[in-house]
Amino acid sequence: MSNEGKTGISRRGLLGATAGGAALLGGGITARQAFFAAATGTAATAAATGVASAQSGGVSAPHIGPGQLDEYYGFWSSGQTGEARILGIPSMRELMRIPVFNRCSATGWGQTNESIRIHQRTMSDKTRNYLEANGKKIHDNGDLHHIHMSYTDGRYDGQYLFMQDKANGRIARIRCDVMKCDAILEMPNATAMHGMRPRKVPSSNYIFCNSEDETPLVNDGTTMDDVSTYVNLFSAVDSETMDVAWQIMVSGNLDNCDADYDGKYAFSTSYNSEMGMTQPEMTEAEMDHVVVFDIEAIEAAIERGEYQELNGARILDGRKENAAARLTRYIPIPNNPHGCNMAPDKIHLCIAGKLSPTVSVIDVRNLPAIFADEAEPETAVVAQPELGLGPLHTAFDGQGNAYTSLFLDSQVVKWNLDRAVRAYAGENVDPIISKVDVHYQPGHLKTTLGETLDADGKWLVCLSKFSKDRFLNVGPLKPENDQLIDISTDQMVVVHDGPNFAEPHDAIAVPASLMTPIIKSVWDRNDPMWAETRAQAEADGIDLDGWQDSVIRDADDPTKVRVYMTSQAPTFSLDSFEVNEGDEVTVIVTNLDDIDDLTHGFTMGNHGVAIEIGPQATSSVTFVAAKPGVYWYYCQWFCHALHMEMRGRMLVRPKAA
Ligand code: K7E
Ligand code: CUA
Ligand code: CA
Repeated sequence: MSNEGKTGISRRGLLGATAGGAALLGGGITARQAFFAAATGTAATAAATGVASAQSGGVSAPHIGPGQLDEYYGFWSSGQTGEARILGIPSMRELMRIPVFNRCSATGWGQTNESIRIHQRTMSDKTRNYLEANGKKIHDNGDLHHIHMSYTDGRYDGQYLFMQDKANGRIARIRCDVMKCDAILEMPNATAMHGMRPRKVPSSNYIFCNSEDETPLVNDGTTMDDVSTYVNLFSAVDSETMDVAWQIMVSGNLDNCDADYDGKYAFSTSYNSEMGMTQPEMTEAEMDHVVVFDIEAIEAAIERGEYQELNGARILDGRKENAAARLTRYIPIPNNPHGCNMAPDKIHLCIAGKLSPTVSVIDVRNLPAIFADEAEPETAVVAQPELGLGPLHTAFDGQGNAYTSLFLDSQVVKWNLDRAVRAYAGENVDPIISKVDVHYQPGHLKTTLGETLDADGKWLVCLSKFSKDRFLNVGPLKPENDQLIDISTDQMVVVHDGPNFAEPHDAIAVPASLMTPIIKSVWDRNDPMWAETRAQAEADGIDLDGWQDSVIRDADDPTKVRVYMTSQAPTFSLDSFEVNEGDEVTVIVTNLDDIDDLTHGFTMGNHGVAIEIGPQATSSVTFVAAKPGVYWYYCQWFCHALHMEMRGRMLVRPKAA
């Protein structure tokens, strides 16, 4: 407590103590004790909340011992690393990384033919030409902020995870049965996919996507000096086909989004209603807005053909000046708002003010009148509690309470929705229940199941952007700090610090009991992931389900060689094969092992090639044979006592003169 300014005790302590005093006193300790305990992690808090203390004076997460399993799967984004991650909650153990927009050295994602096909499926000619000119086949970086699971009737259904790439304007899908990315969409016409949410009700047939950066609609360099030609697009992706369903032009830019629990509306925040091109311009206005999209009205307008088509996408005009079309409404919100979070009470949408210390609460029951022009847009706002500095995102416990991250205050504030509404109506009640210090500068925060009708109010994960002094110093680049907070009582308690590499923005928690029956341990031999590879094998007369040890030279192009082999611990079916210098070599490996946790790999020495082949999977990789010589290939996935011996030679002969 040496630094009052940093922890904000003087200001925030007062707020927390007066609002939460009664509840805290009920727990047998004084509000002041509890506050200090929360900030420092002393035994007083442990006693008050019943969290087991692993070491004297410290509070720790419930102990998930060796061999014990977590209660929740946590699905994490990774920001500029471009991958998805699986963590256990509450242990916060990292269980897996799923490469999506990044190139993965371990699994060959972004290098295998199967993954390149997924990357290239919807690639525009513009992107393809650009990549070719730079000697590349895919964009191998991404900025993955948001990850969400598919819903049925407002509840997670365990089928898919969806995520966006702000850097290169893409949306991706992970199949949860195998936890691999199976589809990527390069969004036409729109740039910088940022906010992204599945529709929740009746099901996630659409994935709603925000484009953050304004560009000319036809972005070919002809109108780039004329800022009045810049627009932003809100896009809906068909979640089954992973193609764009429709797009709608808006006024201002778009930041975060969410959808309601009635299947009627989607919402997007905008911090640049000014359509400014510089920071002073973007922060000029006191009020920006949240855009409300009427999904049925949009579908009807598409049905009536009121769209223009561009690059295969149907585009409607939902800008302010086209209000008569009743596709959108713009609700004024202070000030450069950010987070957009729908409460599981099905009623309240919470918009975090960022530069305003408030969260604006919208009652979705007021929206029909606003679309019908019977009420002004601002009448949708039913509460605007002042919560602290830099509110970014809000989470819910399913018991009428909300949790908002305060970036500048480095705190999480727990507040009550009903009390906030009553206070806005003039009643003398304080919506704030308590605050807890986090370390430091939190962005997203997520409660267990808090974005579903099953919100259970057990845990909150707070994704802190800075770790500073919380861990051993590892150099100028420091990890983020994902903190686990017990929210089972009104006094929030930080129980775990979780260092994490750049840079989780968002996470969700899904019950293990839902996922366990869905996630496979062994691939299905007929998995569509290698359907094209299977078709090529059939054309080559190879039975992809049996023993393979064939080297086939392409009949039409003799510089192309296909090498079929199987792997079965601890051997490849081919000890060696021969090719010529400069040949385009495709190695197709089928893993015949069919038991749990028996993955093999194929690494070709000095060729930059390494791929993963899971049990019963087929995977392939294409490369150009280097200078003449002997090159060893080996299995890089530890599989057997003779794993080191699981290797063979590629003999590269000099080019025939
Ligand atoms: Cu707040 Cu991109 Cu969700 Cu990051 S966004 S924090
Ligand atoms: Cu097969 Cu290691
Ligand atoms: Ca603004």
